[in-house]
Amino acid sequence: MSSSEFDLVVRNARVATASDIFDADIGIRGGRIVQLGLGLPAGKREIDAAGRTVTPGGVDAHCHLDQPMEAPAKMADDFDSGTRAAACGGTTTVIPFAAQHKGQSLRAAVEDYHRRAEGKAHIDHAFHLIVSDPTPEVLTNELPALIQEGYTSFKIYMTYDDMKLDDGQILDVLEIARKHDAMAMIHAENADCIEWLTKRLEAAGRTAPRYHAHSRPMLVEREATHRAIALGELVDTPILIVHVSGREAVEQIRWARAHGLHVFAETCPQYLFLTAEDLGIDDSYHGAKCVCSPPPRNRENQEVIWNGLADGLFTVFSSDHAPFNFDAPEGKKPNGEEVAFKHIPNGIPGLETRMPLLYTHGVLQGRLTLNRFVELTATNPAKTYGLHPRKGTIAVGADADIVIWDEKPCTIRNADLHHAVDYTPYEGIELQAWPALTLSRGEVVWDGEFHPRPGQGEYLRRGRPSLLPIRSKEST
Ligand code: DUC
Ligand code: ZN
Ligand code: ZN
Repeated sequence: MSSSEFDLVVRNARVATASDIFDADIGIRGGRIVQLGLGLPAGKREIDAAGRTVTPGGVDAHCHLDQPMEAPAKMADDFDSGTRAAACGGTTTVIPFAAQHKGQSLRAAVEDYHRRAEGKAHIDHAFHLIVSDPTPEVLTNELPALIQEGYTSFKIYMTYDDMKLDDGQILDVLEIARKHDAMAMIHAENADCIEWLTKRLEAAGRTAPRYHAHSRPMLVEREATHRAIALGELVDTPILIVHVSGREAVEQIRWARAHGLHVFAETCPQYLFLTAEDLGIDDSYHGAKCVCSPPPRNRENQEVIWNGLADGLFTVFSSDHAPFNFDAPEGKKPNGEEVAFKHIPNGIPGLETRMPLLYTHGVLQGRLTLNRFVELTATNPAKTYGLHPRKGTIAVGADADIVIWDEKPCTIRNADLHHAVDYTPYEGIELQAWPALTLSRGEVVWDGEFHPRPGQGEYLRRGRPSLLPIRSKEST
């Protein structure tokens, strides 16, 4: 190959994939990796990565951007600010949710979501579905057709009045996942228990943000996780439990795996870096900044989550970025008021900090191997949701989505972040690494400065989730 055939060579990289660590130059043409080797000829552009670790760009497979909300709530990040923040933190693919609201056609929700993304995204993106109204039309026609068209995963909720499905509906939807090879993501919390506890807390005047955690103790997650596993077993289809928060849910998943069930699991930074105390040790409203569901637990549970990340229990590590401003009438203070915890929009921002937090506190502090870091943040999310091998790895033929890491101390400050949210729950946490440079399909989107390319991020039509077991024709 003559030198001019590379648009870009990333030279002297210490490349880490989910399985290997090796020294190489990375030859890039047309946005793809076309050669890996030592001493590649010069490219039209060159970036020297000497002494630096180079990983695949992150795939954040659980984030919420510009998701339609019931008024007055409105998400702070759209596809512009959300993908900007992602790129600056080393994430090159996001998979947010096209959410069906009850009474709406699933197809209409998807079309609306494409309009929201149009012309805005700086990096590549795909959409999961949220199925909140599994009508006969949705089950028979819309969902199967959308899966065929590349929307090969969907989320279902066991809680939230506007989203939740009952067990019969969950079985119906899981049956479609089985029949059409889709990945079913389940938000596992017991809605009735939460409602019952919330009423008791309200009657006792316990409405400050910190009581959000009291209304959703671990047992409500444990019970729903167990039930979700049983429903998946009944239909004989794999499921993925999202945002697992601690020991009791982890135990259910370990039990299921030991019984040969295909149960995948996701966890998120809030279960490693926050505790219920961050929702407040008194009735201060600042705790609203950390109101998310399931809520953060305690230090012992953080350790359980770290262990699950290290030993393979968790399949993916996602942000569950759900961006609401703290000091805003469309955010954590609905209509400008400090409200009872049950009216606080659930969710916290985390797209930009996901990769640096796990790299520092996982890899550099010796809890995770570099290979496992890559697997959790990029390779497995790409495999789980049908984007691999185009995304999630550094290999010939893959998109040139690449992060070069700078291992130097820095501190998380919201003022330095690129989302549109007025706070970060991780303010003041010390890091020892941040991306020096992020490439999205061979283009520099971050090198200490953000390089906007609105609308250049491509929508990705996805394939069959490659973590799903192959079924023989007879067993379908
Ligand atoms: N919980 C969710 O289920 N989704 C968004 C944010 C949150 O806290
Ligand atoms: Zn959820
Ligand atoms: Zn979520």
